[in-house]
Amino acid sequence: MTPAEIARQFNVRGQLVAVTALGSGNVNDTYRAIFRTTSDEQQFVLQRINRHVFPQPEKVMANMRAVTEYAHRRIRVEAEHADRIWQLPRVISTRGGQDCFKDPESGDVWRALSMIASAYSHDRVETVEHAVEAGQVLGHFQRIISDFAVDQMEDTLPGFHIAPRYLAHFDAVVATEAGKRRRDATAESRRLAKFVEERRAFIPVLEDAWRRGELKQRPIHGDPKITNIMIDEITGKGTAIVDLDTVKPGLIHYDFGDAARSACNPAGEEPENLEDVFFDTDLFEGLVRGYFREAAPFLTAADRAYLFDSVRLITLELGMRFYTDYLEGNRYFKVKHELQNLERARVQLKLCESIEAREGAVRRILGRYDAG
Ligand code: GN1
Ligand code: MG
Repeated sequence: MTPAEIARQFNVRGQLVAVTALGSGNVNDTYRAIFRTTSDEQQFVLQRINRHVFPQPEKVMANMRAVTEYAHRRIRVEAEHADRIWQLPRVISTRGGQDCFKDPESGDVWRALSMIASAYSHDRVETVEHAVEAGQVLGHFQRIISDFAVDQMEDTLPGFHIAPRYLAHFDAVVATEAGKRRRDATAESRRLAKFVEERRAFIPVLEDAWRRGELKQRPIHGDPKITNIMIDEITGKGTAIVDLDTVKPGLIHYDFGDAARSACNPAGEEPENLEDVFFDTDLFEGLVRGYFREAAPFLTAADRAYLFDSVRLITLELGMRFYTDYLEGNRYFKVKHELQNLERARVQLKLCESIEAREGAVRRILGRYDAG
């Protein structure tokens, strides 16, 4: 079925005007669907869920339905005292009342989500203010879902953000003939392999702290990159976080680290020049300031002690994930050309190097918030 035919399966009034491509996600395919009646228009986000990444899309949708309904209630309760109007996507049912639609021809699973009103996002951080908003939006989301029962969530992506598992996968791929061949194909590829090797001992840092009982699992967003932070085009304030596929139990550090690697790299994930990539500590100061406005009440001393490591680790992890996918022949992340995942890996690993070089400055910024 075509995206237009799929769009008509959802419970929206009016006639379909158009379905156009939307966003820049590396996993799902995303469209904007526009419907009109004689008096108004409704737009929504239409997505084909990547079945290779999410083999049980129905479970992804059950989580999303439960978490968004819970979070919408929390937002409504707090609305009177909030400094802004917070938004969050809502799951739009099919005409048959389901959370998603399965295309009988292809077996693909599609979903529809409400669009965040009058808001935009960027693939790259623009200003310190933008980083502050990204931090506050993440902290707000983590706070409002913090009491959602983690045992009621399905694990739709086992191993997600478990860095030692990505390392084990890297090892397995490098042990194959094709993986070895790609690793050794160029000096640059060999250099990336060495970069990961040299950080092997650091990779279990968060999982070890969790196993020792220092860190606790909580509901997290999982993918708070800058593209998923919606900014209100009228006030300039953050208004929503989108892309709720990966909301599940985890360490809040996965989110913090991911937000930092994304919001503090002004060059973005796919820059033209690798030289433009660095970890900007002014942006980081902004991100932390925004994050702590919301997160300060629920961060323990142990949580705070691992924030620097989370920034370094999640950046290294994403570099390793892109690099491994390149070695494996691009099975996970969507690519437009053969070397795209290798290039993405170079960016994240360069960023990781920059984070390591600025460790002192980053820890000093975090240190200002140690006292709570
Ligand atoms: C993927 O699909 P997208 O672009 O929202 C990935 C994230 C990465 C991100 C990097 C489920 O997210 O973990 O950080 O690419 N999502 C999944 O751009 O693997
Ligand atoms: Mg995502």
